[in-house]
Amino acid sequence: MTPRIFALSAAVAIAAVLLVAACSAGTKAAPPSAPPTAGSTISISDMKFTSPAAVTPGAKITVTNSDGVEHTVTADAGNAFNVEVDEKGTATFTAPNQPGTYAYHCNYHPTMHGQLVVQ
Ligand SMILES: [Cu+2]
Repeated sequence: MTPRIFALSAAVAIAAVLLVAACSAGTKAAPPSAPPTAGSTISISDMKFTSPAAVTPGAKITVTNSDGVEHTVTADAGNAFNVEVDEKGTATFTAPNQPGTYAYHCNYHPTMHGQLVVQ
């Protein structure tokens, strides 16, 4: 092996080591996958609520209103939650900390009802 070829081989070997090091460092730096947050949105469309299957206690709930009129998401009992949602707007509220099934309605439209399951 001539010195020149040896130097080239050494350079390639060093480059390969650096490449592997960079790759493994990148893998370690990757954040752990976040838990699924799907289902924290109540959507309103055509005068109907669509609730998530269930939410965790104290979860931040986003309400999206696709209708051209204002709605509210108001708990039937107590003051668990009550939020106004502008036409074509969004609003947020905090789910109750106490697990349970919370029936809710819209203050403006008595036919609109939904349920929020906290567990
Ligand atoms: Cu309404």
